[in-house]
Amino acid sequence: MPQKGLVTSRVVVERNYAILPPEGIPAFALPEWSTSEVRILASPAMGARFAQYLIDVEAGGGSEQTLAQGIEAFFYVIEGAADIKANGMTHALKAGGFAFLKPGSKFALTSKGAKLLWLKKRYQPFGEARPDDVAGNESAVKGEPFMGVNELLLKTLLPIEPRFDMAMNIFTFPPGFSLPVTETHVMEHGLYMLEGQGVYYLGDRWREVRAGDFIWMGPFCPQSFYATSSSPARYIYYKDVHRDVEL
Ligand code: UGY
Ligand code: MN
Repeated sequence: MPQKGLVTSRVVVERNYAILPPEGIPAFALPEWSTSEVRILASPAMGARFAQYLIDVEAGGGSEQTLAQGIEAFFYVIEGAADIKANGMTHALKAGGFAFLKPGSKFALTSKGAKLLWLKKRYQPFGEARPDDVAGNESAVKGEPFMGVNELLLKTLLPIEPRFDMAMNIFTFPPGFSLPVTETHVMEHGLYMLEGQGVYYLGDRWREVRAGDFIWMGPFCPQSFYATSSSPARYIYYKDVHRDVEL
């Protein structure tokens, strides 16, 4: 269709944060994923120390591969369903389902028609203990009040134990609620807006965000959120945790 007028966008890519609205990210094919549309949301090319993907996989499509040595992975099913076979187990994931795979895992993902998030990062060991695979559905995870605010519910999908070096959390904000503070921390985030909308404070300004947007926050990116939708706003986010600064 011929374009009339100027094309505008909410996209922003700064030194230590980015907002990527879905409509501006062209999909491409990755040979490791059959009948799939892949969008890379975060990668070291952007400054992130992890990679995050949004993948639409047709029914019957998927991927069989082995994570590189030392690389761990996390899957979250946004819509549809997929089976993940890894380390002697099959996880049948529906919407809200998630699976963490330990470093170096061989896996086979078969889609029943699914939109999923996939995150990969290099595992940073601490001591002798190592993470095991974890799978479940967010519907079975109880939300806990955040910073004493009962209405702000935080679900932590992975065990909070030193052998895990990453957190994947789901935050729910009722209309009109906000993060109680503007946080600034060394940890990074890869955040996907699941529902609703709001304004995100990033760096030094508020920006409008809504369901389907991806936000990368690098180390020390000042951040806060205020939900402006008439229904709750929800987002899932990655955070690196439990590790000292590498010098
Ligand atoms: O866990 C967190 O750092 C979280 N409160 N940050 C965020 O939602 N931007
Ligand atoms: Mn944070």
